[in-house]
Amino acid sequence: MDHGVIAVIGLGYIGLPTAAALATRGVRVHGVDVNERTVEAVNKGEVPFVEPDLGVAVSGAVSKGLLSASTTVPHADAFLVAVPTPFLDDRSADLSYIRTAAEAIAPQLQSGNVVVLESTSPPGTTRQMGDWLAKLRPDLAFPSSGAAAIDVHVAHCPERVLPGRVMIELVTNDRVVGGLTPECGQVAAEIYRVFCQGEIVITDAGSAEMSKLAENAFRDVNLAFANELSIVCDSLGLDVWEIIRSANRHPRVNILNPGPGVGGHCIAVDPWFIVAAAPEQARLMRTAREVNDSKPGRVVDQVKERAARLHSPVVACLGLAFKANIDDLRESPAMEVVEGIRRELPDATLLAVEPHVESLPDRLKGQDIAFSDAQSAIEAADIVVLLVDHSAFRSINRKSLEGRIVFDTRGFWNQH
Ligand code: SAJ
Repeated sequence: MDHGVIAVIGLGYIGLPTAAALATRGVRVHGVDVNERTVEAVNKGEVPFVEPDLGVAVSGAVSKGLLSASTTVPHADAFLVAVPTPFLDDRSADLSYIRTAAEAIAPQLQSGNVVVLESTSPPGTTRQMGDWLAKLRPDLAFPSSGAAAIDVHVAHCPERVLPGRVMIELVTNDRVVGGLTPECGQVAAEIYRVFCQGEIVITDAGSAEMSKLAENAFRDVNLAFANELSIVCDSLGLDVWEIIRSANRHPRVNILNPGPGVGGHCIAVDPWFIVAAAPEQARLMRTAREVNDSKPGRVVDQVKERAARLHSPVVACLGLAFKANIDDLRESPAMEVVEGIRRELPDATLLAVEPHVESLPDRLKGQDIAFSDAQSAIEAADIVVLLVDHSAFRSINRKSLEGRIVFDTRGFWNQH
């Protein structure tokens, strides 16, 4: 099947891998991003963030002329929208990026096009995007028009790949495609058949939107259980890691690893869309969010307790990313912990270590925090706080930890 040109709007952690997955399978893809540096990097075959195997896919596709990028939306046969959906102050979804994308796509639409929303969105957003497009192009028939023949199909296909394993999971995960009409679902599914070896489940748009939110809320609730258990065990003087190891020997128990909190742009955000949509009903999901959001503060208190008897201690914080082996600092609990330690221990010398970034992130600048490599930070430290279980930290000489107060929030040294 000839897919013509597919335009991917938003060249971030999802859009760029999806563009590369299509282009490496022979589809002509044009990426669009508001960030000129991203566009320049992609046109040079480079990737502006860390994601295993993505670099080789992008450079290969660009060199074959199958992937290009610009800041403006071209004519295309299909449009995939992969822009952020952060939350607003009241924790409802900020749909402004989707609206801006719709406004940029609308003038380029032609009969026969399909527009697919990949961004994680509250129920009703795909219909809303279709309505925005329809209003801007009264000359074309959209699903909401009820016309027998639709000019532009509209569907939702939520991304569900795990950062750090994106290029594998794009291919192997099943996909849920929700159309505004059954035909919209069928048309959109054809695009994903190009690279997806998993099953493609076709449903309606609202169900696809909610299934994605449910996936992340499910994981958030399970993470909250682990984090709450660690707080309970700590208050009772019990070793949570040993308890989880024992409990997980039960054939139907699989407790996740507690940590300094739950970060990233997905799990820490998406459950709020459910809470905003059904505030009276979503009680467990709201509490889970609150438990996970309270964890960085709890870690700061624990560091403070450990520093109580020390005078002007040197504290080394290992890891700033929101999870292991990536460079993504968004909604990172580790960043929150570092800032909290800075606030609560004004006399301490604070060293931050993050092997996946080159220098101290802007957010931490001007706060008297030094950037260091792991080994030097440990050698200088009285207290070592492990915040991210990066594989790079495996090469740390364990002997260098001796004689120091070690606070391992991830059970990294407990388990390896
Ligand atoms: N974490 C723990 N303990 C664990 C596992 C994770 O503390 O045992 C923490 C991580 O350190 C991180 C947070 O939880 O701070 C979230 O990490 P994650 O690896 O669970 O998930 P994300 O946010 O990287 O990706 C999730 C995935 N969703 C699910 O697993 C249900 C991914 O499949 C989604 O595509 C992604 O959200 C998304 O974009 O929505």
